[in-house]
Amino acid sequence: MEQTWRWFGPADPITPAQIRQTGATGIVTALHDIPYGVVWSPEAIAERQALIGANPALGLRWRVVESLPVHENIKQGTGDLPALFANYRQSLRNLAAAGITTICYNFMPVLDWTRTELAAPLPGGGTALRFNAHELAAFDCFMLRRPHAEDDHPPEVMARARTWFQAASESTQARLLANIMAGLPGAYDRYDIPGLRRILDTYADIGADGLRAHLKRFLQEVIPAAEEAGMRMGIHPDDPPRPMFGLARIVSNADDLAFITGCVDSTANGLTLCTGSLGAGAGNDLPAIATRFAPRIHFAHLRNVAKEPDGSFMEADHLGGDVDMVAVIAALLGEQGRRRDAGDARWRIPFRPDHGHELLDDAARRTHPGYPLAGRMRGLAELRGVMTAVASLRGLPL
Ligand code: DNO
Repeated sequence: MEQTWRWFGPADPITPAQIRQTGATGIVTALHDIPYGVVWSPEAIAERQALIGANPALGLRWRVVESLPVHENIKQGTGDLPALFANYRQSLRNLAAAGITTICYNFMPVLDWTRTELAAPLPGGGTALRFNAHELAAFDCFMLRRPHAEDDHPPEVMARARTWFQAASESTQARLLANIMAGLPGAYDRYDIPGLRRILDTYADIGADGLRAHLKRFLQEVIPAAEEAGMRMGIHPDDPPRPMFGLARIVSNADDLAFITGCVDSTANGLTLCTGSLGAGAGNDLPAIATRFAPRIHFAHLRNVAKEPDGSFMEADHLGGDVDMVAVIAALLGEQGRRRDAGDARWRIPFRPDHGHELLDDAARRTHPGYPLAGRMRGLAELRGVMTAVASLRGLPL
């Protein structure tokens, strides 16, 4: 599998030379400054490629786009959709022409990944990302004050949410809002509470079926062009895989993935296997999902979570937690073998260590939450070890 690393571009405090030291050779990046819906020009793509390749001795290349974002109007099914679809197709053609042939995108309305705590302490120092069900409920019911929100949270979670909120100072509440907003990538737009209410309102009439119909239309508009350009698209699952603030989530389990891959029957219509996102869902069996959808997996985010009975979870060590990472890796390596034997020139599946704990001197570097240097390097090294061992023992291509 090809070892890749997410780099946020020139503003990222981690340099390409440091990335090379982690052992990664592929770069995962995006043109975060380009507003959603605007075409990524060949010049802008070439400029980023030049930065990545500035020192050829590093041997780095731009391998995966994460993300080519889907405009909110497409998720809502409103506005000038033909123009947005045409722009998306043009961006993917421009990327393919530059030799970048894998795109990771998501279809989560409004928010990207969501956590309530960005620096949960670990033994010996260091921190992890955490999701506390009661804090999410407190935010939803008492800060956002979404009508009928209490119906969406179990009574025992609500009881702890009330206790939390009664004790929460203004600054504690402000921190929770900031933590919940921290997952929004790209232009780094953040909502305040009135702003979040306004955007949630625009989704009031779009349930899961509506959102599914909009995703299907997007796939029908974009996948044929992707196939023609040799582009492999990998939808990223919802993180966490549960409805949030009344917003539907439609990329959360095996049934959802079956619906999506069935919308357009093309290899180009594929998945990003994110073991941490799917792994936070109580019923999700990751090795089974990896095996079932193997031919459509174009990119893997490998990380682990330790789940708690109320829906809370902690980001665990890459080989710790509830996901059987060895079995997932065995499934992916098996798929690589199948592709190679079938004559697929691009049989090697790119993966990246997704998130990492902040360890050692990471805190001083001020990287994005979840994207420290030492923590991700540790994860990558552990994953690489498992891959090397499994490939060797099973006679599979690495
Ligand atoms: C979180 C990431 C996500 C991912 C997008 C893909 O760390 O895995 O933000 O990049 O959802 O579109």
